[in-house]
Amino acid sequence: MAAAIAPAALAALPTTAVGRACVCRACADAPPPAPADPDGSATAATDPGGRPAFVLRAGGTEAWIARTGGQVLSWRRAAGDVLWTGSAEPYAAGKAVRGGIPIVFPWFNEHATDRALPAHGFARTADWRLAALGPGARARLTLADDERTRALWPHRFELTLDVALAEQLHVTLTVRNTDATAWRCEEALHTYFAVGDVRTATVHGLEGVPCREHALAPEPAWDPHAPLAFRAETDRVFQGAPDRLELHAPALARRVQLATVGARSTVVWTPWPAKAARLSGLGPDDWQRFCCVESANIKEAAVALAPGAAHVLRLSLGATA
Ligand code: TA6
Repeated sequence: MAAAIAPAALAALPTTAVGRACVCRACADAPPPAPADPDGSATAATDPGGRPAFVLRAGGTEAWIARTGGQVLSWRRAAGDVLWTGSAEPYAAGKAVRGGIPIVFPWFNEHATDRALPAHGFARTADWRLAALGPGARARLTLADDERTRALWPHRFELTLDVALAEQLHVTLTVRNTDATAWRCEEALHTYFAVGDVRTATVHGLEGVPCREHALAPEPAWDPHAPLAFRAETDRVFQGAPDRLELHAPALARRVQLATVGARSTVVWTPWPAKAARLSGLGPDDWQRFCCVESANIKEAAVALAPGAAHVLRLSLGATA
């Protein structure tokens, strides 16, 4: 019988112990730490918006992480950035950068009952704390509740973001309930991929997976057993998606492999011109240059955590160019 650890004892554990010295069931069940290039580097920097950031370098590639939002901003390889960033004032104060990998927590999209609350929750605009930089090409950032977050969401929590760079880019979000009562949250790694021309991009692996379309002006009908193609505004939530997907971006002669752990939902989104015109951070033709494939746990797949419990969501990206 696994011995339970009292929530207070668990909450008192140093963050650096989680996943290393911690023996709670959640940590015992968590995947091993993602591989980072031991010969790589992790250094402090300033992002293009003049904000504190961190750069991981390994094997001729680099990944940038902004402290604000714990947001991976880019993953640059010889053939270019696998991720995408909007061209209109991407670093506006108080807003999440439209691009990279925004972290959605503790709710997805608009708040269920209070539209005045920030869409996609508060984690993506919060000031995260650097917990570790290195060894090798890895970084760890954390975000815990405070008066501001508790005013928006009355629960105690701790988020840990681990980014590791080797041949692939590994992004791991650990959500821990540090409260004395159970709660439920939604979460997503809301990844913006550069595709060159979304009209020729396709997503493979979602064929036949149950989904709901939330776009205001979607394609009237599509073949659910064919790879997902973009022919109109698309905002599809797939539940029970496989843990391996592939994004084809022929305009960039690139294929991106997505491998996830702990993601029961996948959201695929392109705004198309009409919705793009209503969104911040997008220039006139930006809508053609990206699509989002989001690794998530939302709606009926929201994460329920008992006091002291944790959930791990990991996204590992590979690319052929
Ligand atoms: O993930 C899809 C989605 O929920 C879309 O409906 C769209 O709102 C997108 O997220 C971007 O949301 P944001 O709040 O970043 O503009």
